[in-house]
Amino acid sequence: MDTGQDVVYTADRWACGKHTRRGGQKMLTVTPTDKTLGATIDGLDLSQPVSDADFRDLMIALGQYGVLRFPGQALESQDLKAFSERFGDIQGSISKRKSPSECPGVGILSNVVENGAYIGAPDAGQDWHTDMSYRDEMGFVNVLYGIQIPRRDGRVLGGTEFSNMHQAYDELPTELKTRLQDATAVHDFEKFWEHMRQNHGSSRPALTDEQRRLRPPVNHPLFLTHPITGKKVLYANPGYVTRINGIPESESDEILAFLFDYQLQDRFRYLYTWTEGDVLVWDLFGTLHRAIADYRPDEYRLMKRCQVMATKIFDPSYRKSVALEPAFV
Ligand SMILES: O=C(O)CCC(=O)C(=O)O
Ligand SMILES: [Fe+2]
Repeated sequence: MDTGQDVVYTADRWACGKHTRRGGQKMLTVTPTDKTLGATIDGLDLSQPVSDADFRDLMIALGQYGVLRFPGQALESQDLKAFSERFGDIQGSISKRKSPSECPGVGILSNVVENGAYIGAPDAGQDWHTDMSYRDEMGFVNVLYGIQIPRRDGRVLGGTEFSNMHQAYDELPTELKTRLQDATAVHDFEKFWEHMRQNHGSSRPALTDEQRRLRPPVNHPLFLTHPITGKKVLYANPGYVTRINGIPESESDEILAFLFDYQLQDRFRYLYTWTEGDVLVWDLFGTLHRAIADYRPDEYRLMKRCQVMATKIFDPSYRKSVALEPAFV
């Protein structure tokens, strides 16, 4: 039995480079990209339960690399859900659309049309944002499973792009870090929704009063301590943040305009190119992301998705079970 007791977490686990857990029965391999984010995890079949020891390794890799790719998976919706639930509870939807996967908590992102209707959300996340920053209970990770990926002339389309918010915080001007060290910001669900309708030709209907009531604006620290790394991240995203609290509106507008521009500089960015069978898990605290809509309506893309909330990651007993230091939460 793999008890995980042979896994020792020391500072060198944070060193860059390919590493394989020693001592366990399985050989889980973490291979970082040479970019600012991203690593490939080999040696895990996600249709099977992941051992505690392997899960702890994944958690550490997630904090360090932000975006984890698990290639060559063959999953039922239930498998995707079971794996996702290891990270926390799955967010329910406020849309009336019934999940065609018939598996509550597993959503479909797709431009495929059946019987005159999209089988899933056709334009989810097509500009920079952070899922669920607009909720009191923030998002922790997204888990996407790539089933159909569009290609044209041999080129893969429909990538997902990320930006590194650990690095963005680190490189912020010291003066700004100091001045805003205790600041909070307002995150409003409707901002992104309306942006998609008004600037991206989205066919999504305006939010109903009921939907607006279910998603009121919320406040979160502008600089958040990351629950895995214990380091600060810039927790602001152009999709949902409308205001920095406690300073005049004109100053808030000015700083936000600076931050939204600053945080998307090339050196923070990582473009992920999909292959069918990939599962991608990304850290919603340490990254921003967007879906690249560079494919036509007749070039099909199909993903299954679980959005996992930060319901467990701040909970001391859960943190202990995944071998995270409780000190900084
Ligand atoms: O479809 C994608 O590549 C990402 C969509 C998105 O924003 C999400 O799943 O959170
Ligand atoms: Fe998203």
